[in-house]
Amino acid sequence: MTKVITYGTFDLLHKGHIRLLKRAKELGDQLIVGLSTDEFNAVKGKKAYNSFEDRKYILDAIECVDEVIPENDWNQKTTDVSDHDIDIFVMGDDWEGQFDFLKDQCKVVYLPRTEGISTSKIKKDLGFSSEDDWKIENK
Ligand code: C2G
Repeated sequence: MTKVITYGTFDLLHKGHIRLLKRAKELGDQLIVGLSTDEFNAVKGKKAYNSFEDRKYILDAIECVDEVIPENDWNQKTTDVSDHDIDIFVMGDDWEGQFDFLKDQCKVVYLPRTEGISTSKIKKDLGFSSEDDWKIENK
């Protein structure tokens, strides 16, 4: 049983997210997603449109996702990899090299991002120039 893990916010789920998840799952038998909590997103300087609970509900419905765990901080990956017996850690290559410290514990794979799509592009294309616009508009 090859176990794979990846992490992210996965807000306003789009093709780039799904392609990442599908390719990650193809590397093994089981895929765990460390989903950034709303509190951790604030640390990352992100404000997701969908709450953690709603983003988790959506990810739980995706066939290639076997388990969703909360990502509360930058420092939990080492523990997660050992606690969940992870064989392969996967991230998009915008994170290339950032998590090489995990190579002592598991295989680290950076997959090419899907060009032309991002959550921030979606928000911008919908006319929301900043997180605040987004919040006000959707009150
Ligand atoms: N992604 C992608 N192609 C895109 C957009 C995103 O492959 N067009 C990938 C990212 O590289 C990442 C995953 O989808 O691997 C989730 O992206 P985000 O939700 O933006 O996650 P991020 O904010 O990068 O958080 O500890 C790691 C962080 O939690 C990662």
